[in-house]
Amino acid sequence: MLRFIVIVLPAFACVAPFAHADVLVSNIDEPIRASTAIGGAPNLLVPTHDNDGWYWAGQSFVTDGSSYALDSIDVVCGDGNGVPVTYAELRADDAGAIGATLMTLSVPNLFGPIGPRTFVPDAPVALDPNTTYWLVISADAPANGGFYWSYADTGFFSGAGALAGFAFSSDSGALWAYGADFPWMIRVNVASQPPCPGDLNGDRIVDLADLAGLLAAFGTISTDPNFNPAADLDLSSSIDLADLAGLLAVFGASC
Ligand SMILES: [Ca+2]
Ligand SMILES: [Ca+2]
Repeated sequence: MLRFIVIVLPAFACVAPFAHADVLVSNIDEPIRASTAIGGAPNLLVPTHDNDGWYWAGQSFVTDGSSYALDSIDVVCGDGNGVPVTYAELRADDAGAIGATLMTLSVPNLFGPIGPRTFVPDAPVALDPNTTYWLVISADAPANGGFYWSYADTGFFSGAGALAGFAFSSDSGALWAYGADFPWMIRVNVASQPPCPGDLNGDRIVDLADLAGLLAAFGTISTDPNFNPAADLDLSSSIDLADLAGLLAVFGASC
């Protein structure tokens, strides 16, 4: 007796009803070289820091030519022990060094085997185009514990963005050492930001700074050196009254 097996594939099962995150850059599929103890492992190479040093680490990444909203950062980590009091922060870049704190991220459960764990920013973060950021993870002495953050055996990564240097500190961030050979393993998840007409400087607000930018380029055409494509709101290849009117129509708006 023949049996007919009919498999019905839901044609639209993969259509998400909302915007999803894309991977800006990732190296979490690379082979693990080793894992660094964060928090509970003073640097034995620096004896004076043996007892007061707590290991902090940072990994930088670079956006491509687009602006994004940061969705989350997956970190290959785990094997928590003791009671690690851990912090994660998105830091700015300061001429290749770790800069000011931009946003804190929630820290997931760090116990259990090493694997990707998701750190989520505590408030929305806009990532600017062609900009370097640092994910810094630290542990709070005298917390009695730590966990492990894995680093890759290669410098390869995937995505439109890039990974850059890493950093580590054996004295709670007082001094940072920088390197590039074996980046810590992260995956930066982002959502593309919709266009924000009239926002020339990328801060998602249309204000006097944008108006000044438009006026600085007023009267130019696309072949002029000081032509500003962001000011050409109507895409006419010239900055004129139509663009000024367009900006004034949305003046004060935030995106
Ligand atoms: Ca603006
Ligand atoms: Ca125009």
